Amino acid sequence: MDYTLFGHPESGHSYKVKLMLEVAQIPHHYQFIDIGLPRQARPEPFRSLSKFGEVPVLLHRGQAYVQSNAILLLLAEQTGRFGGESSARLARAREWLFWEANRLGLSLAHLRFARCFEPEAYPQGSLVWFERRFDADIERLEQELSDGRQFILDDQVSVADFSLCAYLFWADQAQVAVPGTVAAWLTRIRQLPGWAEPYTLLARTAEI
Ligand SMILES: N[C@@H](CCC(=O)N[C@@H](CS)C(=O)NCC(=O)O)C(=O)O
Repeated sequence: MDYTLFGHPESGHSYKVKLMLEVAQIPHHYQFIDIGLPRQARPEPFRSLSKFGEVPVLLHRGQAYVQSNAILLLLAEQTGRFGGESSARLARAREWLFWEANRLGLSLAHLRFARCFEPEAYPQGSLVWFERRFDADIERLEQELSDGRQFILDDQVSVADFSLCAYLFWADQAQVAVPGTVAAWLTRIRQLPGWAEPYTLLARTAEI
């Protein structure tokens, strides 16, 4: 198998990549990494491969790739699918991946992390800031999908969808509401062959 993904079941960033590998039917090996361990205690080869110490990492033919959205772009280019069909479509997908990293991947991921994992890490008032930002982000997505198209770019699923949907499947954990048009889009993603929820796709494997 040419691809090995290192990830964790609580990582929405890992889920984006795993979902693409599943939906695209790209044969791969998945390796659980315990991110509850201090970085220096995580196993090799993960430690050497992970440039920033984080999951996900995708290993392909001896080369390690990091940053979930960069990995999605790589897979789109390599497969020529899910946004990689043309440079024009890839350019449109790329815009959404950068938007996700700065907007939804920030606001929603932090609301979930604060509410489920480390509330004490967030200074008073910061969650209000993330909530306001999330409200603006979800409204922007709702508006984007309001013309009736099936997916973010058009009627075909792309890496933009894989990226934007990941943390939204945990909206309940983040204690945020998902409006109707976005909820309908998430339902369409759930219906894709290969879809499964994060805890299934990223379940613990034997340690390395
Ligand atoms: N911008 C990165 C974010 C990756 C990230 O935040 N990974 C988290 C899990 S979601 C992680 O590895 N946390 C453990 C650590 O930083 O040691 C991406 O898109 O891949």
